[in-house]
Amino acid sequence: MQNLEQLELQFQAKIDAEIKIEPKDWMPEAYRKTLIRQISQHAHSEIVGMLPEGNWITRAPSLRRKAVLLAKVQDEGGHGLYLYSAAETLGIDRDTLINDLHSGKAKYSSIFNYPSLIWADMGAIGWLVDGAAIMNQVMLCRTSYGPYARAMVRICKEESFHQRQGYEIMLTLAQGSPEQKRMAQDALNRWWWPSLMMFGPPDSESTNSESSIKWKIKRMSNDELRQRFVDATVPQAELIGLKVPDKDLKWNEERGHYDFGALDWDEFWAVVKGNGPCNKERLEQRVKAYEDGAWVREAALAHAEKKKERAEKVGAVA
Ligand code: FAQ
Repeated sequence: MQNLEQLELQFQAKIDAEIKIEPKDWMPEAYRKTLIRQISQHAHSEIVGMLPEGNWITRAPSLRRKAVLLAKVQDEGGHGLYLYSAAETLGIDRDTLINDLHSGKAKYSSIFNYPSLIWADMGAIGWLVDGAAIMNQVMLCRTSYGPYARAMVRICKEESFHQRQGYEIMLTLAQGSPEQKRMAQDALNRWWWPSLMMFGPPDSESTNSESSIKWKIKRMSNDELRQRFVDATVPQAELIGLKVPDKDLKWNEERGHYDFGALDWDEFWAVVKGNGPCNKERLEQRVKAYEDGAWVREAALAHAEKKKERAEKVGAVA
């Protein structure tokens, strides 16, 4: 029998050779744990992330906007389901994951604890929040764990549509009346900094990065991705005549990147620890939705049981 050290060396050699790790392959316990942690946090983010936009479906300004928003929110629900399924391949069951979310033990993205106050927020969420999500998730399409990487390919295709629909809302508002332009600017002002926080703490405080990069779960650091997002997004804001709310923002010719102001990390950690503007409300809504859906789960189980019994009876007669 191979000892643990040999198994670990073989595992790392596979990762280094870009061979995907599949559910039945041997993997170090710490790799399994960090994947369960990241994939489940990601799944929870998708599901909780339905709430700020779901809040606007009934108030969308036209039938077209309503249909598009409804489809987008449904997509996010679908992403959550693929991701819970990917996490389950690692030997954890969905009830445990959901219980951890509902009890406040599990984390989900800080961004979804901010309120969506006006219609323009739907534009800002699509443009900035989905934009930041894609920047991070394109790298995850090449993550080392097969089921996660494959789920991400489809998710990214949908997220890029989401980003464009958000930008189109912002473009329309920015070209509209002075009041509409003010709404677009107000939404950008409120969502800019929380969107930059989505990439996680600075590299110096990112406790999981070292091992996740070694295992090719992550392929770029939090700060590298944040910089890429700023570089891609600032010209988009300028193109539609909006101003990024950062007095320190400046193109740095030498670096070939934008320099930008300091993030409020105290605010970030307060939100992560449960003290953001909407943490309590979001969890209450999730728990209620889960409880309200109990009869659907029970009915589906009863139906599956009946089908199984029927198949057994037919089998016994034949
Ligand atoms: N919020 O050591 P690191 C979306 C935690 S999907 C809350 O750097 P890591 C789609 C982190 O968990 C958005 N907590 O962690 C959509 C860790 O705590 P732990 C979600 C955060 O994992 C759009 C601690 O801080 N995307 O938006 C956050 O190496 C519109 C130390 O951090 C994903 O989940 C945060 N922002 O890097 C849906 C992508 N950042 O677990 C609806 C997958 C960090 O040790 C509408 N995840 N923490 O207790 C990842 O790529 C990584 O997990 C990072 C964090 C980059 C988020």
